[in-house]
Amino acid sequence: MEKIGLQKVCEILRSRDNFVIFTHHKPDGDTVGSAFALMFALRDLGKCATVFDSGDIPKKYDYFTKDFTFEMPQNPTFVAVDIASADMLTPAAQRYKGDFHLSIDHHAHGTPFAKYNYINSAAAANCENIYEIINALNIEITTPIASALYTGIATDTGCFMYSNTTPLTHLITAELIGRKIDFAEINRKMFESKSPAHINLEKAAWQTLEISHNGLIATVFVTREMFEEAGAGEEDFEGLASIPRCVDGVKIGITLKEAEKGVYKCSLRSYPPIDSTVIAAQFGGGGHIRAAGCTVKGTLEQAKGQLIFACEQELKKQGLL
Ligand SMILES: [Mn+2]
Repeated sequence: MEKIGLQKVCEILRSRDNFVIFTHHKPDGDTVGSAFALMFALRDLGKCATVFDSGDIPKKYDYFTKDFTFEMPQNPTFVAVDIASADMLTPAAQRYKGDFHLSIDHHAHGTPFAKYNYINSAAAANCENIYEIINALNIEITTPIASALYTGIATDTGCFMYSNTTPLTHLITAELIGRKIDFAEINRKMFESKSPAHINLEKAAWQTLEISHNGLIATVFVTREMFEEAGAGEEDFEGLASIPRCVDGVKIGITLKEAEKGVYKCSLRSYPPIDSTVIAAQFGGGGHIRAAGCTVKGTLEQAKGQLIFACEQELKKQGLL
């Protein structure tokens, strides 16, 4: 496990062949965008490169992933993109976890598992790292490469809304937009288009909204029954954790999702000065300062009660109650 710089990454990519690039489990726009952009670039360099197919790449990325079939090459060089630790590999990829030659990532807290690890946590999206690598290799940013990179950067920054967005993020994006990508259509697909099942579930979740503690805490929940009635799957839950924090004045948003009877997965969203991880840690969870998660057991009322009590204590500690 060696940490390396950009030059060494280029050296590895130039000197090897037969690359197999891996995405993380529950793949998002950044891991899929990173993998396909790197694959296109390596092919343009005359290399044999492919993306490992765990059968889980969402259809919504098909504007750059379509016409893709996977075949394991001879003597492959395994590359991980946007994967902070081996437990983030897909179940299908777990058997290769000791065989990674190179990892390219932007997570600040991970457990490096490849022989060579390029980790630049200043990058808002790992696609920014891939962009720098493609540039350093003197490969032209073609339209497919630009579409894939744009997707990763836009999704990891919440369409440039999150605080991880930097001046460099915008400079890179300006360059990508200049490559004739249909960014308006990509944004529509990523941020505005929702399935009817998702909308049904979202509607049901809004119905449960409760605001308490002088408007500082907002809570919503989603039960298995609500999933069923909406005709929704797990993927339709995406984005629902943002519902409670949409309410003006709210400092802590709580979203409870019934995982199974008596077990609730909780998403916490917070605004300064509240640190979500402090609350999540009391239930054995963790995450980021503005977004954390934990699991709480009991009935819905018990789980909600425990969480709200913990949030109330935190608001008091900060002098807000
Ligand atoms: Mn990422």
